[in-house]
Amino acid sequence: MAPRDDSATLPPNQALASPHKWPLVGEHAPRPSPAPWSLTIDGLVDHPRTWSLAELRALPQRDFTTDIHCVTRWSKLGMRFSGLPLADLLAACGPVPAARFASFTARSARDHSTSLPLADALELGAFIAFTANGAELAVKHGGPMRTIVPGRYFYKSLKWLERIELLPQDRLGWWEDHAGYHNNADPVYEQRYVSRQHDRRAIMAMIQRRDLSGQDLLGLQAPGISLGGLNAVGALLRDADFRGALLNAANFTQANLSNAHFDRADLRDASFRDADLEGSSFLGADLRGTDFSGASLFGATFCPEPAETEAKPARHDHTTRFQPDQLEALTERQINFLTSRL
Ligand SMILES: Nc1nc2c(c(=O)[nH]1)N[C@H]1C(S)=C(S)[C@@H](COP(=O)(O)O)O[C@H]1N2
Ligand SMILES: [Mo]
Repeated sequence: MAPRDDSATLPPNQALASPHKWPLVGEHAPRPSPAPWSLTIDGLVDHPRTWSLAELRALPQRDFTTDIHCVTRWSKLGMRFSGLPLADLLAACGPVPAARFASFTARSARDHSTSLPLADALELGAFIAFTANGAELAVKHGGPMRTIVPGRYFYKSLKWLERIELLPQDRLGWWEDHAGYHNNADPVYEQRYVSRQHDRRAIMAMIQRRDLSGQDLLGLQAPGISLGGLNAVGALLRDADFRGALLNAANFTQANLSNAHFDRADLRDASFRDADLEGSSFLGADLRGTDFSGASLFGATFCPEPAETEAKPARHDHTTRFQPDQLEALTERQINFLTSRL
């Protein structure tokens, strides 16, 4: 078989997860319950219906092959699943014409949910999976059943599916509502997060004081800025742009910096303790003395992937602090790079 050209299939700014790793994202387990697993479809349907897991498994199963793309920038191509097309189960319930959205709810501690326009769910070929790559779906990955929505970031694919409700209007899901995740989630257009409007003068004042602690500044634009010693403890800085900024000794403890850009930044002696750095980028950054202890590093980038010919790797040495188990969330290439000089 000819090797597939991954660059042709990978959406912008995604990188392949290590071939044998399937990162675990979000909730780790369903809510413990003595009730047997079942799936209910209700809301705007003529015939609301509940299937037991055994009934669903007894229906003729289909095979699906699809790519998955997590918003934190890892992808896995050509994943094989088996299960049931969502369209078939919905058809069995007779959606009424006013049904425009599908809301999916999980059996989980926070009743995790996500939603899709009904037309998109059908057009994208959403399905319910019971197996992945030839084995029963692992519980941590949504077993015994989860949805898979091809062509959307993976947060639209719900683990531990229990209920599908058809609605006349949209009801935002958990990530979409609590974390500013984009409701359309199309990886081709990088619909990752919704940016917010900020009062520019208020932001300038915070930057002048070098104190962003506890602030919600999603999408902050601060490229090339001089912010040595910045206090950004607990700040919400998803998608922030700190490219080429001077941030030596900055304190980002417990900050949310997923998908933030630190390329070419001076981060000597900065602290990212217990920060969320999923999908963040450090190409060409100076990381001597930088502390990453406890930070979450899914999909973070420290050296260029093969396609990025112009980018430089980060500068790190024995004073750059990581714990070995943190590196497991990274691609093989990133792990090799970071462990080469530690
Ligand atoms: N019930 C539930 N489903 C969920 C989530 C979650 O936290 N709870 N997280 C979503 C996100 S953000 C992603 S990337 C995928 C992760 O699935 P995985 O852990 O099997 O990789 O599940 C999605 N579905
Ligand atoms: Mo995700």
